[in-house]
Amino acid sequence: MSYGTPESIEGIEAYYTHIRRGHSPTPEQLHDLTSRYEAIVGGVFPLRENTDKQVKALEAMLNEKHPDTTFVCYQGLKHASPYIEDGVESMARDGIEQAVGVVLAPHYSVMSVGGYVKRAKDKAEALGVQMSFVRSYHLHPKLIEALSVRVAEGLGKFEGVDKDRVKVIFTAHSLPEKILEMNDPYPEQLLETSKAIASEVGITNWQFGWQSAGQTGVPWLGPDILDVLQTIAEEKQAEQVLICPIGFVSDHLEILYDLDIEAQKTAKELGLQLARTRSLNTDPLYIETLGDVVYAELGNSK
Ligand code: FEC
Repeated sequence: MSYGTPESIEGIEAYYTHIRRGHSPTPEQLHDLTSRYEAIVGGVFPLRENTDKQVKALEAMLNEKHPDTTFVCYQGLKHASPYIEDGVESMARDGIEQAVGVVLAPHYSVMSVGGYVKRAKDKAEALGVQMSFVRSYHLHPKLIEALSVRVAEGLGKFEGVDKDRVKVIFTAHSLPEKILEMNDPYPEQLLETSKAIASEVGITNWQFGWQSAGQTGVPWLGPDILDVLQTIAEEKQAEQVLICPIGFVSDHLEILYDLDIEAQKTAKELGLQLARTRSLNTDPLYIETLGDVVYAELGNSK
């Protein structure tokens, strides 16, 4: 399961309305989102192709590693077609009786992964498919390795600068602050991933920051990455910054616009040199992570 993206510029309004649970965006909101997509897409919405490739790679990996079982991967998207319910329906139609659900996002929150799981579970129960779920995989050694390799490589982008002088910021999608009242594991899991990578790479000059908060009239988790950059510049903490978006697993709007265009612009204005780590996309270590957690969940559910 993955977030989903519009099929075309014309499809943005329907997609945005779905994200807003059936409430149409105002013309200003729609214009704002459309201009962000126009700034990155060049006719293609990268998340769709990236999700397709990840799903194909996972299917191939599972079948290659476990030839005694036949695995078929179905896609279910949160806000675009094929929706999560469509994916479960296709499985039932094809006669699948046992399924494992996994989200292409490593950290659990009741508002993110919890939402995917609930929709898939409801549909699976209605159709008589036995389905269990991977809830998080934020400390899987292969995931940590793939991200650590990227941070080490990213630090190398600042030629001639000692790696201890580069500030590393781990980021993830912000969520409304109300998740804290529910004891949601999301912030803690993100810190655990950050600490594991920092320890693997051997860095101490790092912090966590939130990105991509929505404008919904309620407080979202902070500090926002743009404020973090501001503080780094004001307090002269560093001149070079490396962002590692650990909450996302492929290139899409929140990476290519929020980080590569918006955060990059702020960094330039503040006189900071900013780079970000490469996305995981179909890195075999990430696909193996998914394969491992799916296979383990299959074993648990038998
Ligand atoms: O490239 C693309 O087309 C899609 C990029 C994309 C990803 C993504 C991942 C997450 N979101 C999460 C939470 C929220 C909450 C709201 C919300 C709103 C949006 C909007 C767009 C959007 N998100 Fe998203 N998200 C992506 C895109 N997201 C576009 C609407 C306009 C805007 O706010 O910018 C607020 C909903 C509301 O109005 O109530 C909450 C979380 C993730 C990471 C986990 C995951 O992938 O599921 C959490 C990719």
